Amino acid sequence: MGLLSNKTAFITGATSGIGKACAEEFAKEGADLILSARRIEKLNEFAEILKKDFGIKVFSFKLDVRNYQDVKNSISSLPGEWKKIDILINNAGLARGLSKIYEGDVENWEEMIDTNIKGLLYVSRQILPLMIERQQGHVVNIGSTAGHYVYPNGNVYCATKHAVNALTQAIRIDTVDKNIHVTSVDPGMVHTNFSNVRYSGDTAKAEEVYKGIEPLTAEDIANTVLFCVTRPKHVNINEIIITPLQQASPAYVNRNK
Ligand code: NDP
Ligand code: 8X3
Repeated sequence: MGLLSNKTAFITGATSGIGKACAEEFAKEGADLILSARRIEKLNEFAEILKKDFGIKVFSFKLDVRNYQDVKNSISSLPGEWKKIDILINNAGLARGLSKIYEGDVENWEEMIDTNIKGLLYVSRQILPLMIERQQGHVVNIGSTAGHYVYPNGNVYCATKHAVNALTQAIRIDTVDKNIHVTSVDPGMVHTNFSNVRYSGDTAKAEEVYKGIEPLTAEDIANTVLFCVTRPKHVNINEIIITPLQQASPAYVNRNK
């Protein structure tokens, strides 16, 4: 018996990084998984591996969390047994660019706001009623240290993660009488595809971000999420801020010379 046997977890953004690592960690613990992301081929290949390696059930489908109609249709048309969602990991998210706010790219702003804030809201809006109906469930939002501190040129990304912080509190308050656990896991630097996306595929620039430090891994975050969702029923972990040892805050990093 794994720690999550008989549980079903829904993970957004499961093709890469933290979402993918959470899927693996949860699969090891026996959870059945509903996985979503935009790159469906990659997602389906990953789903097959998880089924084969861990003997779990996986339901995978293409989803862009920015599209409310698609979010609504795909969740409402989940087969009955897949609607019993015990854990939701709102992970899909991204940063695009770093620039002064007066020089910012409005398309980048919209992509971050639409994904990180509106996407999380759209998915939560559809899944929370299913949890409330069953009077059980755990929502884990992947926030960021950027939701606690603003750093130079991070303006809109930081604002979206501050919004995630506010929405986590809001969900906790609004569901306090519904037996729902609500947690925010807020990492600092994690070595994933995140910086590649932020720098639009400029891998050299992306690697510079982690130069001279030992960053967190996606597995570190998945372990933390697993810890949060396996506490005794009466315990709610509100938020965990987790950084590499060499990072005190987004702006204070001790890099080896
Ligand atoms: P990755 O780029 O490795 O993974 C991002 C995932 O999000 C991918 O699976 C991608 O899938 C998915 N995604 C992006 N946009 C959408 C969308 N519109 N609809 C559905 N899925 C989408 O980055 P991370 O794993 O690092 O990022 C995951 C979360 O962690 C994000 O919310 C990020 O803000 C947060 N975070 C990351 C930190 C870091 O340093 N890496 C630190 C703190 C927080 P696909 O492209 O297939 O749709
Ligand atoms: C990702 C970490 O420092 O790039 O949320 O904002 S950081």
